[in-house]
Amino acid sequence: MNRTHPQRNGDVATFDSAKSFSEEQGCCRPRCAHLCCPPRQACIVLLFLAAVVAIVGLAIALGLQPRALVDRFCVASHNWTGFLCDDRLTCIQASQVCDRTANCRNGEDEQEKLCGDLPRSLPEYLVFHCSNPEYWVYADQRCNGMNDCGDCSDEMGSLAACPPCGPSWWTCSPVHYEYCSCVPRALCQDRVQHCVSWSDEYLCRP
Ligand SMILES: [Ca+2]
Ligand SMILES: [Ca+2]
Repeated sequence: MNRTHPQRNGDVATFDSAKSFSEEQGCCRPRCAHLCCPPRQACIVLLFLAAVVAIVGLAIALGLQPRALVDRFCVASHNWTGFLCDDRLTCIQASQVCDRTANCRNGEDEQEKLCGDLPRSLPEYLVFHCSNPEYWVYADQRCNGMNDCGDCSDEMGSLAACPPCGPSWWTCSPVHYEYCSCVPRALCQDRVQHCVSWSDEYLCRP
């Protein structure tokens, strides 16, 4: 009698039966037979596992991990951009991330996924890009009065968009390179020229 379907030998699928199933369904391979499982159920399990792997891979590809980093945005002291620690309470300054000092209790500000490839591994809100594309500084170094970029692009111009000098600063064109357009009033009348116009010595009052 000609057989058109695979036959079973009790509860265990034989090599022949598995092979026949494989040839007909194009799914399970003959090695399913020595696993002592019915070929059709094995196929369902394998397909289910493949779907789970695909879903997990898709979730990672869609950037679930970076999104978790974005959720750490916070405002630190002096209204500076900050990084929220795992306790969801402590907000450290942006420049304290990846500075080789654990500022969060569990050291999450120094973890490899943040610091492994600076600045690309950092969330964008922690980074300020200087006018020179080769340089970057932390977001809390923008408009802090200091020339951190080296060309004052973090303190002056449209990139930085800083507010006017605060009450504790004197506005002028500086001589010393660590300042840009604001000089600390504490340096006024200290007998050292900081402004090209000498206004820090003759006009400014500490
Ligand atoms: Ca740190
Ligand atoms: Ca600065």
